[in-house]
Amino acid sequence: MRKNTIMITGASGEIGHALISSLIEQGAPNILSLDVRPLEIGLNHKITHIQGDICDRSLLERLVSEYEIETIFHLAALLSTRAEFTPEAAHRVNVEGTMGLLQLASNQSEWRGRPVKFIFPSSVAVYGMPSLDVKAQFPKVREWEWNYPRTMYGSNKLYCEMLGIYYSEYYRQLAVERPVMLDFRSVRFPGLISAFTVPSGGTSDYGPEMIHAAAKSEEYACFVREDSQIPFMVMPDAITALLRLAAAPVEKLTRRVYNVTSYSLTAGDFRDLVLKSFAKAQISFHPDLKRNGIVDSWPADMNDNDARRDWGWKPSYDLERSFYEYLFPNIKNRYRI
Ligand code: AKB
Repeated sequence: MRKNTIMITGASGEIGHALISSLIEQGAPNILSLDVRPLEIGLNHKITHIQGDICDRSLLERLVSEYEIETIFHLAALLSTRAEFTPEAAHRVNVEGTMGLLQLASNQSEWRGRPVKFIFPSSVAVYGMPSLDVKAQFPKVREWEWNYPRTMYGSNKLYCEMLGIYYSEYYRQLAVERPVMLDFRSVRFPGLISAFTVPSGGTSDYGPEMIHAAAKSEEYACFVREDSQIPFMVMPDAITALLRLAAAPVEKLTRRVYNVTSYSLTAGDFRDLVLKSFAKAQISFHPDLKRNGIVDSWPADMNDNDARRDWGWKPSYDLERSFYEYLFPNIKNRYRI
């Protein structure tokens, strides 16, 4: 008998690590995780981890035959900076990988006669502010504004949002009978900061990198200007957003893609906060103009009213709590300071 299963792709990444820890804590049964990398020791004995590629269709078909997949958290992705260096590989993983999983979830929904829930982390990177003036004029963007991404990653995320909406609303629209559709739901995350993992391959990485470097007493040269501003959120809130959206009654949802955020700060603000906790930290600013251009094209903040209204989204960690209750204590603990 196939077991009802929660499937998590990109499980060895930052969000995957935190989501699995949270689901295990909540006693969620039957977690199936997938990643090209092995899973961290502390986690893998409590769940079934498959080391494999989401673009491997035969692997996906094998998993479908062995597991009754009820919910998919599709976290696997090449992030913005890395995707700029390998755009074809990014397209393969971010788009073809997602397409394969959407098709799998669509087939499963028909098989089961019930929608598979497909939870997809999108990103602030779907936005493209044409200039710093426009960025200043639109400090808190709505979901439908400035969807002109200027990175491969941002384009991938926006297209996959649309694919998810297509498979949930219009798939097989010419068929005589409407098939059972999958239930795609997505959040557009700001930059994420974890106390327990360090980012790799993103462009919002300067924030977490600065804190972890200070804790390790390493000098840090920030690759964006001091005034560069985008929204951020700590990992526990990101996990809350994914789980709360997944649990929301479908009839409450007025859209399938939602902004979520906690606060917005400049790279200079980051430096000031870090110096309050690590007085000897050596932080300098050596902007990489091209990477800074990507950050400048992202909005200073996002409007998440719809998420608050439709499924009760609310971050638990404001700026103060993020740094003084979550980041600094846990990072000091991590580096035994
Ligand atoms: C990145 O920097 O690529 C990601 C993101 C903002 O989605 N952290």
